[in-house]
Amino acid sequence: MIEYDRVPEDFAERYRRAGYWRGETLGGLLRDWAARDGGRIAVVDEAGSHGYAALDAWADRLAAGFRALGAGPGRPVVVQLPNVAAFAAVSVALFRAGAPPVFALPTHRRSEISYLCEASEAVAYVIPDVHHGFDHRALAGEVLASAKTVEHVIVAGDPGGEFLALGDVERAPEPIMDGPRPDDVAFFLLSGGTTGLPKLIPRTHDDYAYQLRATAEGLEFGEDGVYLAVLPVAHNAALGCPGLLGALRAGGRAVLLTSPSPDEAFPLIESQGVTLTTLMPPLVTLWLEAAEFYDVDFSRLLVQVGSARFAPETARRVTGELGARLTHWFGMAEGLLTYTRLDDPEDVVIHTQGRPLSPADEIRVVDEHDRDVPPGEIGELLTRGPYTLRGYYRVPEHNARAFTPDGFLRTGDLVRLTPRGDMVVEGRVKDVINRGGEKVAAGEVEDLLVTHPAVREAAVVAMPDAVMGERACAFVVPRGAPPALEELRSHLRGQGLADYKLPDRLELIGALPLTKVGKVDKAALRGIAAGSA
Ligand code: OOB
Repeated sequence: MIEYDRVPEDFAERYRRAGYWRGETLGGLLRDWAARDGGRIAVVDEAGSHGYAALDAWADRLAAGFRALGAGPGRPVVVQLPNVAAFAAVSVALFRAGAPPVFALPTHRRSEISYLCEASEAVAYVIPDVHHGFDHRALAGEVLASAKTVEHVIVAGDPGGEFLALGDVERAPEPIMDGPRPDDVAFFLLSGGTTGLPKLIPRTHDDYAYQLRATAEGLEFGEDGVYLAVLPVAHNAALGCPGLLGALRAGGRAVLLTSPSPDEAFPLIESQGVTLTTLMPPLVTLWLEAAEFYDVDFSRLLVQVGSARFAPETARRVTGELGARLTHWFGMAEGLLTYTRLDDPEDVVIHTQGRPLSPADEIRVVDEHDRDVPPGEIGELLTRGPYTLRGYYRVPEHNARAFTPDGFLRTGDLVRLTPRGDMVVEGRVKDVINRGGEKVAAGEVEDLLVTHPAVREAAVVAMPDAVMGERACAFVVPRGAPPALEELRSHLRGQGLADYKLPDRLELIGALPLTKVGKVDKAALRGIAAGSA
């Protein structure tokens, strides 16, 4: 059994009584629709389509197989799969087996994966063979050297002799007697970054089943809905807002693409009758530019945009030029979601991130002394609610700082509320670079930069970028001969860091500026980076 920081019983009781938590477990996904209409298409990926009954049976065979391999209650499995049908089968199988998947992004490399395996004490690691030219089996070989609990590497594809093929994991389904309870951890997501290393976020069956239902209802995504996933489904935004899992829960269809390229996505929007997709802001720009060269009818499509600041000028073009509908989101893997409703005025959709998903979401906007700021002023967003975590996994000291004593998460985001109650993200206090929606924790990169012999000190900050919103600038105090950017990037790559976290620019500096209390003055560095960009 996974021990985690539970929602206190009085809150849990309230969430149950209000009907938010209904005692569902995520292993139940696919079941009803398989029985009701088994031939109905559940998932389409680049290789073909899978009906509800076939996918359900596949998940059952895998659940039995994972159990046989030792995965089960308290024995997580790190899953690093791209947007393929096997992602759905493996995830539902693990939900049924009660073995929480730890969802890694396809772009994660040795540094991240080793950490995830070690922090979760995973018993297995599931990978594709080669994805976008990268051989995950070689990565798995390296990970095994440090991740001592990992007993099996399972390959969706060619296992290459050394590892297990996903097909060989399957066993004849059998009833699972000690399946998970609704308040057990269903899976782990990865935090976008607070301090230092990424943190594991436990999500329960209760909380996520509610999120899947509420987001689908809010966007009117029902059994006729077709969700197109172009962002990695391992990320909360495409996994469950309502995303892949919400589409399966609703009896709709999920169309999975491993690239957001308009060449691939646009033809599917028409041929599959896509009704909903999720994009990060830079992709919206890319799609808008490409749309001129295609003759695609976007009028059935609802575009859900979030993850990073979305410029109003671009937002306006989604409805204008593309002719699609738009919903503007704020979200975090930790839980809280806010979004603009389908009937909100255009102004609200373009300029705000809307209102919280749940009537039970509690929001506070506070100053540095945790006092509520006057209405309409900017402060840090604190939140608590029926699908927001009460503690990161196994980091009590960090949790003591990341949560208030009464259980509100300090999001690290600076927001204000409009008179109507819509939220506007104005900035952040956490040390993260938001690279077009992809989060880079500065501390994680800095810790690896200083392992280079020519780096005495390093600080990584965001610099403004027209396309990505932000990119990463590394300030380095050299030791001896100054290093070049490419040298540092290849050093970080050699340390196993994911590519999207590599600094985009290097600035050499004699000494890092300090604040009055002697901390690195990141605001000053951001100023320098922005000024000379
Ligand atoms: C989503 O989740 P994460 O966990 O990758 O990142 C969360 C952080 C937030 O704390 C905030 O700093 C930033 O991403 N963020 C935004 C934003 N939406 C998220 N910053 C500015 N404007 C926005 N609209 O990013 C995520 C998860 C589920 C749904 C949508 C996004």
